[in-house]
Amino acid sequence: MTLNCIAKELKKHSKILIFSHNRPDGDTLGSAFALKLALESMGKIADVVCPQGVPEKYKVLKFIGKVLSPGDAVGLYDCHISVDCASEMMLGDSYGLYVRNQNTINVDHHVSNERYAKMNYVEDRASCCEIIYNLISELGVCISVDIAESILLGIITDTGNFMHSNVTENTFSVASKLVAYGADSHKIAYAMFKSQKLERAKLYAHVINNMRLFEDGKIAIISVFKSDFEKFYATQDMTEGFIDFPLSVDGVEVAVSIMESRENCYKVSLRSKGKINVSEIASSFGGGGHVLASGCVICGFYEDVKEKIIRAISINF
Ligand SMILES: [Mn+2]
Repeated sequence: MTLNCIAKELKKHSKILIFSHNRPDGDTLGSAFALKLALESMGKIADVVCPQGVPEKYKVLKFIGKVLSPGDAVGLYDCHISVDCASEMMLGDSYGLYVRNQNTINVDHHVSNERYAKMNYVEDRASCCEIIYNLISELGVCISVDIAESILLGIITDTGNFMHSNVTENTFSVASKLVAYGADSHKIAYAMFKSQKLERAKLYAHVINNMRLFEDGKIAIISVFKSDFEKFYATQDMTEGFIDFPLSVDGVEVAVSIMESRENCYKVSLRSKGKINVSEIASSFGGGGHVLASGCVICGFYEDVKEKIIRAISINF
């Protein structure tokens, strides 16, 4: 399957529905809106659907537009295309709608992609947006500033502002072209990685101050309780990115975030610097993810949950 085939298929249809994944991030939203704008410039109708709405921090970026919920997007489209979705599961509540169309396309950058569509295009890249850039070029669309910024959003978020090990020559090459098309990389990076609400800043300071180290400093744990959210008027989605701090500490191999999601139930996130495969640890508790980033849910008393996690990690040292 080539991108040229995908472009030819898209050209055949006039009403296209673009699917972003569950709990949307910058890459799936950037891919979806760049494609929507490109298809609209060709005179087509294109909409974006997602099981959840757009998280608050993306709303300051004006090229991120309206997202339909699956119930609002039933019927009337000739073609369904998912972006940045490695599996049917990542489509969440949109899955039932996705498979209702015969013409399904899947464009993604995860090597683990399950090729669940009629046409699948998977390429190992740092972000799905790098592929979307090539797809839009295949469509022959002129890249506007909004399209360029939408693509750059996905590159910047999936690479941690060009800091992750997934960055390649292609990442910089595409990013440099987008800047040439007028994309403001500072604006996007600031909105994604610097700007924050006071409530989040206060919660962060509190959580980091209570970070604890175990196993000779190889495990760092941060914990967020429901009472913390109440105390600082903060919400659960504000904890995104908290775990980067404990992982950044020298000597730490695995960082853990234990967040109380409801009474005696904890959402556990695990990050590894590389020596430990945290996906195995998460799966031993019924969760999953990648070698370097995984998660699971563990119910029980906080102290027991913490002990279980420390034990499961330390047997790997
Ligand atoms: Mn992605």
